[in-house]
Amino acid sequence: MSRYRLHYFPESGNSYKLALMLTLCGETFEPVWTDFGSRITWTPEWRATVNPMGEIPVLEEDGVKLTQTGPILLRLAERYGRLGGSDDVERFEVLRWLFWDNQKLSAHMATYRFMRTFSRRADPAVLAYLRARVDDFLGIVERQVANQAFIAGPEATIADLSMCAYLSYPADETGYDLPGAYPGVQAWLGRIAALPGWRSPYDLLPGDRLPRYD
Ligand SMILES: N[C@@H](CCC(=O)N[C@@H](CS)C(=O)NCC(=O)O)C(=O)O
Repeated sequence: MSRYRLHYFPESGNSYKLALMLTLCGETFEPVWTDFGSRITWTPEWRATVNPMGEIPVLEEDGVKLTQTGPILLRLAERYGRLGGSDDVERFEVLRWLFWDNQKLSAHMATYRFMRTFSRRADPAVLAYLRARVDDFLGIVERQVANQAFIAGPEATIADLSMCAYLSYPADETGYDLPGAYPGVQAWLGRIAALPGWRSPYDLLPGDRLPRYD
């Protein structure tokens, strides 16, 4: 029996960050599919018993519930001695990009994709605002990986796992033709996908999917 249980839903890129990290570290986890579409994470019961922040993912570690992918990724990197950066400069870069990703790339890409593809009524003005933000952020990533293989340096780190998550879903969900519009980002995603043990989001996160409205 694994020491880890991951509360997730398949479309959750944040869940994918943790599933991919555990997998690349050679660990398994018990998948705990969560009915995000029913708004269970908004209920007082779920918040009282699973996550007071009302968010997925939740990683149970030996029965202790942990939330927020940034600190969890840092904890796993330290525990397994993997993907944490090889020196102080890289470790600072990892933190810098993890914070940026949480506030900017993942937050906006997740919201854009959710509204575009999985929401019944998306406000076109809000979608346009989010798309412009995501375009700006993808341009920043494109430049960051133009002259180095990975986000924090020549080797992959948890910053890559965090930042690649929402870009690793199918183009018909994200609405982005990455090979055409951001070839550097696409090449970087290819380098991540070549890491030994890499698996795709829907491979690692099975179960019923959200209805689509795109
Ligand atoms: N910063 C959080 C983000 C988690 C997050 O936003 N999760 C989404 C699903 S992937 C969620 O639960 N959203 C519900 C909401 O925003 O109310 C993390 O890194 O774990």
